[in-house]
Amino acid sequence: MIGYAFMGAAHAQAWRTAHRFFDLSLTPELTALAGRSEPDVRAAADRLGFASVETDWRKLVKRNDIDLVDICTPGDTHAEIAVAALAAGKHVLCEKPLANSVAEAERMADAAREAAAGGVYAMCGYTYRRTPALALARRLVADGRIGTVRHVRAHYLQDWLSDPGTALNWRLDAAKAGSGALGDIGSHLVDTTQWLTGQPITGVSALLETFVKTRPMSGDRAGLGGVGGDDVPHGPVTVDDAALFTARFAGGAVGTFEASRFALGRKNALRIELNGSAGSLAFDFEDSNALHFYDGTDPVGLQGFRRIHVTEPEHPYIAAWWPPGHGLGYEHGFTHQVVDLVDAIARGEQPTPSFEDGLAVQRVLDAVGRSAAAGSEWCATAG
Ligand code: SOE
Repeated sequence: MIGYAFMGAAHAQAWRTAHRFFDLSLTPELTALAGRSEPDVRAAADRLGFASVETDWRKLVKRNDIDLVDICTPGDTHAEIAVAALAAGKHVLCEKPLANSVAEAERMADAAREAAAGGVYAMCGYTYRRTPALALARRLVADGRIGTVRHVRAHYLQDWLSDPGTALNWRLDAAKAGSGALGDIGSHLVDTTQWLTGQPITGVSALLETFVKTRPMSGDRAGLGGVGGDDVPHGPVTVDDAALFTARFAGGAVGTFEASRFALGRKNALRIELNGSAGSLAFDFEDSNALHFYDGTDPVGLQGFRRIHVTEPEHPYIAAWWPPGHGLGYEHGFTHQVVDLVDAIARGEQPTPSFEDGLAVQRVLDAVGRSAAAGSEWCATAG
């Protein structure tokens, strides 16, 4: 694994846990962790359970005791590492968004296509597909239980940047992150809704906003008002704080999207509602064990949203975990990601979401950026 911050911790938990709850035909081994600072990466390796460390990822991807490289670094390094790892014959799991540009994502998708011909596979880490409630929603849509999808309403609301005193970090630097809320959390909405509906987004009209344009260069968030008074040097925020866009889907559905890290009070509210000709589905990650289903074919007088507690063994992934009613958390999506990736590799099949799926998301993000730059003009998702 390369990188060991928030995503590194979530991925390491999954690599340690998956084969202990699911019958995997291959057993993951946490062989090496790469990071630039030797003392820091050693401490992280001890904490996360890796057997060795490297301070140069280029050495790690060449080691003959490594079969798969898990990329948990900022987006500006994804393309270089993934292309090198695939060229070295390693399977790759790459965090989202796939890259910081369409050009980089195309390069990665080309390398992944070539490697797949030789039985080496790559996956992009859109984990919300592996939330049992959303996997159940996908089944219901695919089975026609809500009929023709007409509306897609997708919001991803967080508030960890609403304090202007929160210091700059790599997610606020376009050179490192590519974009702000759009790529960080909006990308989840794009992947998850395209997957749920089975329809690609064909075009968008968008606006981007940066509410806080400069931030303290250092220090941590210290509650409301932050530490970043005027006495510390400030630097520019070069990404969006919020992204809003409307969209058309290939199958005729229309969508409204909102991604913000300034929605004060919303902590990780990924909310999706689909309205179809025969029913509706609604989900909120802040109530992630529940799926709300309105069945338009219920007898008149008995119709209404039912709250399905998605904790039954018949529900996706649940049989491996706890009895009904106990529920799962954020980390389980990452464990399910490892399960599906390892299973696909063992079967010699392409895991999803693939780098092609990651490229498709990148094309939508790019269209959003172009539209916002052109005064919200309608922009096709080129490709
Ligand atoms: C942003 O705060 C973030 O960490 C995203 O980068 C992750 O992809 C999401 O799962 C949780 O929120």
